[in-house]
Amino acid sequence: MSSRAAGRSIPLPIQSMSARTQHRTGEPDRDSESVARALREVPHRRRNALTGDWLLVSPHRTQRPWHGHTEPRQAAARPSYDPDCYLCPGNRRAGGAENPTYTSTFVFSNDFPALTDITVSRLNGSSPLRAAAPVQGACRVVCFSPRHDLRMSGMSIPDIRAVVDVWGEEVERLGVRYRWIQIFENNGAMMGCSNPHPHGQIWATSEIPHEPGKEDVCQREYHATNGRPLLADYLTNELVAQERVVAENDDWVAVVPFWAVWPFETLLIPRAHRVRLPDLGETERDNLADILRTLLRAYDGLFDTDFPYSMGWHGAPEPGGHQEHWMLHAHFYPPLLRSASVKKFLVGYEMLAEPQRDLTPEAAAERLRSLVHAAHPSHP
Ligand code: H2U
Ligand code: ZN
Repeated sequence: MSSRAAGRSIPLPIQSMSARTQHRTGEPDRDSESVARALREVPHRRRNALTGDWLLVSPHRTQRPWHGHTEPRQAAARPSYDPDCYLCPGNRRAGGAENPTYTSTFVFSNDFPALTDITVSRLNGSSPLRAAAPVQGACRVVCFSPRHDLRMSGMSIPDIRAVVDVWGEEVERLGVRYRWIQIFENNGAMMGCSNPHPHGQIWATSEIPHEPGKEDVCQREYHATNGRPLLADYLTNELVAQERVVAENDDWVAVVPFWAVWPFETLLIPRAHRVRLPDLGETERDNLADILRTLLRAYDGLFDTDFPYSMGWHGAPEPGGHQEHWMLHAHFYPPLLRSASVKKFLVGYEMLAEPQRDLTPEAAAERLRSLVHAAHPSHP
């Protein structure tokens, strides 16, 4: 079927519409309005500028009936200390080590690390069809708080700031030895997190993994062409448009990215050009703690639940290397779609072709933003 035969009255391909917007100076408003309308109403594809990946957006499908699986609501009440928790202060871990009676944060080397410093001299055979590569690395576990019953969204701003400082220290320390340091938090049983005690992980590797590798290429190419960091320009555009902005303060902005795959995915970007966590100043760290709390509380408020998510930081690889193209940022990937128990699965077409979403990133941002505004009426 030709695209002409398939087309109905509204849709123009998104790319050709934006080209028209750039070239016709006479009616910019009407053109950008029709682009916005098509993005709201017509199936289209969007490109992730950070990775080059594409996704399918099907905004007209948000009203379809749903009869799938419902996750049971998780019981919220937990003790502040659990004698059986391997992360609580003073307890023994599975590997036999005993945790100190820590009162703020506590970092230790993972007793079951996914990476080691074992080196192999030969791994890659002669066949490109059986490629393998060596990797060395280290894994750390970061307890955010001695309190077993807290989540980051329930911690005080100074206590979250302590976590920010630990993240920065670990990047500094591990960066001496490894090219990539992946800080992440897997939160909630729905995300496969094994223990509710507030904690995150850090995996450092001798090689740059696949996702940040794509981001490095895209940011490098953009910088080579435009002379500015990709995310700096992206942020400027988002602040003008406002429709995907969820929360902002003097140093940070949280947006649902234009290319979001997960229903309520967000991207947290510093206003200033910062490349790695250790580069953040005092006020930027305080404001980071503040916006983390605001964002996580908006998530919890969305479906009145302990909102599960995976989050993590992408700072420039290879500390000390050429990195002006890179901009520090954090990704939040929450799985929930339409209630505390209905999550999105990346299956079917998404496994075989490309990710797809029904709810538009703009609609998701509006819902999160309204929760931020309700909690902070003075918020910009
Ligand atoms: P989750 O973030 O997926 O819950 O994992 C917690 C990590 O803690 C996991 O990587 C480690 C596991 O290997 N761990 C220890 O290092 N020591 C223990 O005693 C139990 C769990
Ligand atoms: Zn605990």
